[in-house]
Parts: sequence; structure tokens; C-alpha cells
Amino acid sequence: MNNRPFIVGNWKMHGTRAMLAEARAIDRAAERLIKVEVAIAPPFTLIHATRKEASLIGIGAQDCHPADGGAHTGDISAAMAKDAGAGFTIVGHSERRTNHAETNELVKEKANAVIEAGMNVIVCVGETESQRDSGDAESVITDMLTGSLPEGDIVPERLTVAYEPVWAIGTGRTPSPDDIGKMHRHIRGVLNQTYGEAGASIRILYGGSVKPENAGELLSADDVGGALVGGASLTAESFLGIIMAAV
Ligand code: G2H
Repeated sequence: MNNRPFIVGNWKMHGTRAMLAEARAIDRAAERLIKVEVAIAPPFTLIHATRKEASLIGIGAQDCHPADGGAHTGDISAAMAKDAGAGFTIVGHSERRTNHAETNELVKEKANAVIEAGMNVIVCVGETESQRDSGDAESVITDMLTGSLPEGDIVPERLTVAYEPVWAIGTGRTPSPDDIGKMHRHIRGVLNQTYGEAGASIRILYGGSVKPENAGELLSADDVGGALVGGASLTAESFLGIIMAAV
């Protein structure tokens, strides 16, 4: 198992080539940070340029189409993302599930396509506030995982799960470390059931309003293998603050 914390910046729909300077600065600092695995998922338009500018950190895509190719105007296949320089792809982010009506079934197809293309995959799951309030968070996460995880045997290094409670995304609110630990233990149980022995070695990231100020506390929660970071990954200064908290 890769025991290094995995800190992933999800740039979402932010960034033009002017932002390559941030990627360069993160990459330079990462040279000295052998204890942490660092990656950025820029928009598709910056994958190739970011890969060229930043040679040490991982570069990934934020989504892909499940098909290899075809008449899908505006879409990008996993193989295309890989060809542009991506080494991993995020699938099932709640903004995709909500804004593009993505179902568990579609997320699973995408996850399978990413693995098939030879990349690693980060599968995101998370409950809404009303689901948490009604006490259904764990069963919702079980359904999301069993519906969305890639099929078949898995090499643990190829799959990462990101637990991102929808109500914590971009809101500044976060669960307590106890609640995060409880959910990560629950996710671990589902991974063990799904993949057997391999399930024990799959990293589980926490995501949702991670900042330099709270990263140390959130990363210290039980079975947290790193963080998926949105807003606070957009400048090298704040992203490096989070990375340093993981050292
Ligand atoms: C959750 C996270 C990154 P933020 O979406 O995936 O974003 O850190 O802005 O809450």
C-alpha cells in the first residue's frame, strides 16, 4: 500500500494558462516533499500544458466520457485525457452528479473506462445535508459506493475513494474529525466487502472546505489517506499550506 498522504487539488472550472505559474511553484516545492504525494486536476484545457510545466506531481482530469470515442460533441474520453498527460481521472464528483444528473451507473461506467484506459481513478461519494440529518448518511454512501466503484479485481494503487459530504463543499463547513473517521471506517468496510484483501489498501481522501487552517485536524481523523481540495488549491501558497500539514 502507498502509505503517503495523497493531496489532490481539484481546480474545477478555474484557470487559464496564467495559472501555470501556480502549478510550477507547487511542483518545485513538491521536489522536497517526498513524504506526500501531490497532484492537481486542472481543467481539460490545461492538462497538457500543466504536465509539461510540472513534471514531479501527478496531473489528472476532473471527468471523462465512458465511451472510447464517437459522436459525443464536447466530451472527452479517458484515452484522450491520458493522451493529453493525465495519469488519473476524478469521477462522480457531486458537482457532476448534481449539475449533470450523473447516476451511480454512469459513474461506474466512467470509472471502468478510466481503469481500462490505464489511468488511476478517484471515485467521489458524499451525502447531502438532509440525508445526514435523517440518519441515512451511511446507507447513502454504501449505495453510492456499490453503484459507482469500478468492477472486477482492483490493484489498490489504481483506485482512490474521496468522501466529500455535499454540504461541506465550498461552504466553509466541515464534519468533525470524529464524524469523518466514522464515515471513513464505514467506507473501509464497504471496500473490504467489495474487493476483499485489496480493499484494506485503497486510500480514502476527505474533501470539502479543506484549508491550510483546518488541514492538520481533518487529516488526523481516523483512516484519512489525504485530501481532495477545491478552492484552497487555486494558489500555490494555500495549497502548499495544506500539503505541509500532511507532512
Ligand atoms: C470539494 C472540494 C474539492 P472545496 O468539491 O473537490 O472543493 O475544497 O472548495 O470544498
